[in-house]
Amino acid sequence: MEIVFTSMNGWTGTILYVDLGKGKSTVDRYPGELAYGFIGGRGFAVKLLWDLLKPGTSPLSPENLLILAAGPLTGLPVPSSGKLVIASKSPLTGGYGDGSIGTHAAVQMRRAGYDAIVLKGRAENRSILVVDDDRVELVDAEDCWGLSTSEVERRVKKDYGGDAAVVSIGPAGENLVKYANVVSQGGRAGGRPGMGAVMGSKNLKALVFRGSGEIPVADRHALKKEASETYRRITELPNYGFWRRQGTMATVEWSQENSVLPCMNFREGVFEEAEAIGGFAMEKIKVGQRGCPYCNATCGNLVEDSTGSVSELDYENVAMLGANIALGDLEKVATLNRMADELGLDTISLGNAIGFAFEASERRLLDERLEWGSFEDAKTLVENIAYRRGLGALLAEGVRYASLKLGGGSERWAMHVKGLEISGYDCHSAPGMALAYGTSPIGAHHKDAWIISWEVKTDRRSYSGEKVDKLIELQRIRGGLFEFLTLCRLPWVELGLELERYPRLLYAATGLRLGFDKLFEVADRIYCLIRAFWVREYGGWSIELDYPPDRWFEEPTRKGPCRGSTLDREGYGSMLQLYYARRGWSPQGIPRRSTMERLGLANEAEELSRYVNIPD
Ligand code: PTT
Ligand code: SF4
Repeated sequence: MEIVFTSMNGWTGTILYVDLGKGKSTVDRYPGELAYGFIGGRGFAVKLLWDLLKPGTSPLSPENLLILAAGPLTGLPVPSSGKLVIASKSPLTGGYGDGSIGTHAAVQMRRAGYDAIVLKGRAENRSILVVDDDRVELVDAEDCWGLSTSEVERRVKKDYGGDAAVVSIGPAGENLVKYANVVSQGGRAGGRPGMGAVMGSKNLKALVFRGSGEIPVADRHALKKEASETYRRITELPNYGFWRRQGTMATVEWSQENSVLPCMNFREGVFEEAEAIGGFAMEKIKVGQRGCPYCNATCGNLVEDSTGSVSELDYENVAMLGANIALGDLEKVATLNRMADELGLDTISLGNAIGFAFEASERRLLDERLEWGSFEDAKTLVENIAYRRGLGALLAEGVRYASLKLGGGSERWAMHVKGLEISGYDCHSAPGMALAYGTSPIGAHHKDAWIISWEVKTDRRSYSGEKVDKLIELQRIRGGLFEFLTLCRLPWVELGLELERYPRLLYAATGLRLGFDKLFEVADRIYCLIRAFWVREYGGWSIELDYPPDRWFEEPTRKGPCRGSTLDREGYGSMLQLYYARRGWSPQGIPRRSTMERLGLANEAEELSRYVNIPD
């Protein structure tokens, strides 16, 4: 039975479809099954991609789809509800890609009446898409091409008013750098696996949103009460004050203490100059604070960089553009970070690409002479990558591609999984985190399961079933719940906000009472469909795709308390097999038909079986 929304609470029930090539848009009411089965955000994104994207579509062709999706709480006055999922078939990995960005665009899109926007085609001219309630217009933006992300945001606000919300790409997205991302509000960035390049391939410089409507809510009084209690509770949590001071930057010291701070292209898990780039060093150059809409746990650290400009620092930026390239000067790291924001480059993949180039030069695989820790070399590479000049053109393709081109054994230390570069945790002595990278649904990113904080407190060297269970639990919460509700997870992760509050907020907004069993079933459905998407695109699966790079198995660390560590291949393999079994996937990593049917994906199983043999 198909349930079509007539009046609905929490959800607007509406998706905006824009064909950029034809300059036409349509608005559709979507069936209730989509809302109940996938809730929003990442759930909507993968279901829409599965249904609407022709398998085998080239990611940078007009036929690829770019999806912006919110959840039923997005844009409502509840804690940390200003997030937006941006998803597409990734040009970096060839599989499912997404990111979550904190932006007023999330709020305005929902107020304009849309839960999601699906973009297809390629605009004839370089353009900006303006969504102003039900007015949808493609505006010529030839004069904006080449501008940095903050310049274009300023320009748009001048033209459309200060309340217009903007997400944009920088020159890196225009030049189709495979890890170009999408930026908003000067330092919020999302869509690591090349969502900015997909936008660039569509000739789209920016999306501008303005909405004046009210988001429908089941019980406004209950929502207000629940939200204000939650806001208050956040401020009462013991770590609140320190979190506001340092945000994610405190993780630098934590990673160093636990030997997981990536150093010199993930050779080591400690960096001698960690203190100089840590949270307390950051406080000395901090000039302000910035955050996402509706958040009272504001965590964006504004610092003055080595040029005197303002840059917004988070842990990953500093781990990857500092320790991983052996640069121990925080003001200079902040400059590289600001350049990445302005150019629209993902800092994590960028730090990997620079680290990879430094190592390749050291091993004489390149003509260029580059020095570990050299700010000048790093700065030049950042520019050259964004504009695809010289060595930058190779690095713009990501380290998987660069290593295949360079050869010389470099694929053993090209630090990625499925083509997406690894984020800021060295895993020589953290097998659970290695598995988190191996099984992340977008390639190596910590978002879905930051198991490492639990792992280092327990038996960090074990390859136990308990770790696999913990990993799946985290994926259900972080990669599931928070990505389909499309709320920031940090109040729960970092401050310890009670998870039980989220189903209560969902109930007040939608009238839908879902326990964790049901919510985790939605998460499992989404994970299964994402895996099916990868399998369909790759025309099969090889378990090697779920392995981290050889470096962690083969090259022991030489420094710090964990020196001499490597991962054990056999131990990793047995955890991976257990992971597949727990998820109801075959030993080859393909979802079983029975699993897909149990999760309500019988039609999708049928479709998948046209491309691969799926086991019962
Ligand atoms: C995320 C990834 C991260 S994860 C960081 S720092 W982190 C890097 N930030 C970048 C940046 O900045 N500039 C830039 N040019 N590239 C960057 N790439 C890197 O992108 C981010 C926060 C953070 S800070 C984290 S952990 C949490 N992530 C969340 C998430 O994924 N989902 C969710 N529901 N809530 C989250 N809350 C937190 O949001 P990607 P943001 Mg980002 C300068 O999107 O693609 O997943 O990459 O969104 O608004 O900047 O907030 O230590
Ligand atoms: Fe944004 Fe930080 Fe608040 Fe999360 S905690 S919503 S990342 S400001």
